[in-house]
Amino acid sequence: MSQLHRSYCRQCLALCGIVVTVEGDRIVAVRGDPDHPVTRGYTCPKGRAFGAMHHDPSRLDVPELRRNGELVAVSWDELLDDLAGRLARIIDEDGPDAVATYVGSLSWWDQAGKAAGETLHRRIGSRSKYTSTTVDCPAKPLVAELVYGHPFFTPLPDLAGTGLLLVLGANPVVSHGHSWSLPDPVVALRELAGRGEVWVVDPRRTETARLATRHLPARPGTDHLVLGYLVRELLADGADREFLDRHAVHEEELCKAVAGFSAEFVAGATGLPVADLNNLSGAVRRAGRIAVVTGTGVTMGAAANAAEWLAAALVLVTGSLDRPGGMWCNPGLLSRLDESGLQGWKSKPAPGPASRPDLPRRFGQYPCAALADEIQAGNVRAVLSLAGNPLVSFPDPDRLAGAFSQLDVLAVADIRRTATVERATHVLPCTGAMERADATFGLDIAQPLVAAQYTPPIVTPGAQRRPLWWIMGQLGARLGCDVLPGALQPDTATDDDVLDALAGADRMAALRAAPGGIASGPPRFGWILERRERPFNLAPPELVAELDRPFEPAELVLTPRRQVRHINSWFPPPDVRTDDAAVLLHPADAARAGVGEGQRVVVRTPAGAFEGIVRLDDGIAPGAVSIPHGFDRPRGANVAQLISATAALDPLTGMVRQSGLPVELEPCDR
Ligand SMILES: Nc1nc2c(c(=O)[nH]1)N[C@H]1C(S)=C(S)[C@@H](COP(=O)(O)OP(=O)(O)OC[C@H]3O[C@@H](n4cnc5c(=O)[nH]c(N)nc54)[C@H](O)[C@@H]3O)O[C@H]1N2
Ligand SMILES: Nc1nc2c(c(=O)[nH]1)N[C@H]1C(S)=C(S)[C@@H](COP(=O)(O)OP(=O)(O)OC[C@H]3O[C@@H](n4cnc5c(=O)[nH]c(N)nc54)[C@H](O)[C@@H]3O)O[C@H]1N2
Ligand code: SF4
Ligand SMILES: [Mo]
Repeated sequence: MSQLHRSYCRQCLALCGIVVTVEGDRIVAVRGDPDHPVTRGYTCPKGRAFGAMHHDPSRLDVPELRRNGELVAVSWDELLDDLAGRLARIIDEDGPDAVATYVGSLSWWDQAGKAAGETLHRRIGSRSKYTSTTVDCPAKPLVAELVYGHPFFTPLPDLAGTGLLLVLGANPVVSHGHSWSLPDPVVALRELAGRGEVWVVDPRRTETARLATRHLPARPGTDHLVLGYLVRELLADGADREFLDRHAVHEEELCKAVAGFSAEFVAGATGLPVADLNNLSGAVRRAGRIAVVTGTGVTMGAAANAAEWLAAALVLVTGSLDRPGGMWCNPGLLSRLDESGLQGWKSKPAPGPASRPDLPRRFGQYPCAALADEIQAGNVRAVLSLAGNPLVSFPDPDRLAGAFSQLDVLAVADIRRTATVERATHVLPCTGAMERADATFGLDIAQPLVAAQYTPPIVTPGAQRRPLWWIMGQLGARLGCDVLPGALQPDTATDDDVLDALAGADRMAALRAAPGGIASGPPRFGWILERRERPFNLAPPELVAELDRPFEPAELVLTPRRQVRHINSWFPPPDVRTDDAAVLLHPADAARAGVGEGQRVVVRTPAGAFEGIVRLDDGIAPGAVSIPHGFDRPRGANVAQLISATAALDPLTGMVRQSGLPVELEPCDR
């Protein structure tokens, strides 16, 4: 007998509504939920593979403890007692900073677990917190804080109203967005381009660029120049005076900062024709209000902070913030930033950890690039990794692996056996998305409507998997601290209790009672302009100073690329079709390097080498070498081997440069 359950996918920000077919304890099919008000039946191949991923043979089933070099199955009590005992001893001997927590990207889709992990870390009193933000996009919270006054301020495009969407360094057709969510991207972009204009700045003619009104293949690392040019043009003619007078300060400094960004100068630096730049500024003027979104192509580059700043400045100069036709801020139906969130944030940057004082502490965390040094210096003796895979996602993975082998404790909470799990001292098998009640709390602020969804568990948890909040709560109890919200106790609490305590019991009750556990309403405009604490700062001095950094174009540079059939290092099981780690090269670059279609190529930086198969792409700008991330042996080589944890780091955020890094190519003689 098969049963149908409505739920939502927990792999990316699109949060697609799904209908799951279950027979006994087997998930036999996952398809899009046609009645979902936001995603309207859409899914991508990853969502449809979610059943296979749930039944992945590499799923973790039982707690494991490393003994005499081998991971052996033990009971939860034995594992938790051992782990808590070792953590207590480390804290006793070396203080709380010796215990580090890494909050991985997928923890965002398990907010109950993430909150418990972060609370445990806080209660331990350690400063050694690391999150995937500093290998992804710290320029976004930095600029949000400096310009808007709050790091979690993430404007979203008014998809139904905007006449012009400008996309820089993002490929939402594949990624479904980056801090802004775009479900059913092909339909959404076609609608937008049919009604208005979509311009894409990307060195590659991506799946998104193909649907755009215009594609501008700017040289990697030059987005800030394109945006600076637009700001300069609009300030000269087309700025929303009334908006700027009412809501912004330091226009003069902005004007001065971009004064040199003439069309001729920017054309020379970006490789774009002057006429294209003129057409773009004309399109912005015609549209009046616009939406500007960026992605990892921008945030992983050397000019990330400057580009994010000038993108925000362009939105303000055109009077597009918090107004129909431009961009809006989603308070979240569950998160309710409008009631709680945006006031009173003060984050002063502090020096980095002892071994890397050059890597600033911001937003209550240290940059990921510091972790290997902290371990090797003996400052960090225990790492708790929550829903992340640092041995694949961090720069210089070989060095990090060496550092990890020096740890007293590497406790890894995951659902599958990963490169990081292989090195663990303590393996904490978690319930997966299909095995837990959940809600879109925390992610709802990126959705294209004011929406939320609740899902009950679709199947009962297999084997001895436990919720991450339970694991953190049990550890807390053994270390003498309360970790769960609302003083819940791990022995008696349920997923639903924890969600109620996080998002509010009344709100959750209303959501559970709604058809399919789904509620939605239109975008909300005006609440930010009404409630902002101070006028927006068009020219924070730290960001203006970024323009003084030398721009050093190289002949060949690494550019990142995401793929349709996996999320970062989280792949479906081997029997489900997936992507390969192809190196996309312009035919001219390939010819110069002496490699052809399907041949192996070695890509080199001073940090290391990467070997992969060449695919020729005449839609990629000459000089851009596009390599996907998330792979490790035996599936493919890891591009992070090219990335240094010490060179080319961003001085304001400690972000590692994963785009625009100079590389060399050579044929592979094997
Ligand atoms: N299918 C799938 N979806 C995902 C993920 C995944 O792994 N797979 N990962 C998720 C995660 S963690 C994130 S952070 C988001 C990221 O989402 P996106 O930021 O949209 O990521 P990408 O699809 O890699 O798009 C980055 C684009 O930037 C371009 N680019 C590179 N360098 C530059 C540059 O200097 N300037 C400009 N203008 N463009 C440049 C690249 O060619 C590429 O097309 O995706 C999320 N969604
Ligand atoms: N060179 C290079 N490096 C990069 C990038 C790049 O483009 N180039 N991208 C960067 C970006 S944007 C990001 S976000 C980071 C990602 O860095 P990480 O977060 O460290 O890596 P992921 O591969 O996303 O790891 C997510 C893990 O969560 C596990 N997981 C899935 N579901 C659950 C669950 O329900 N519970 C638990 N406990 N675990 C679960 C998966 O099995 C997987 O191991 O990588 C960064 N690193
Ligand atoms: S786009 Fe794909 S991975 Fe993202 S939520 Fe939808 S089905 Fe899941
Ligand atoms: Mo990311």
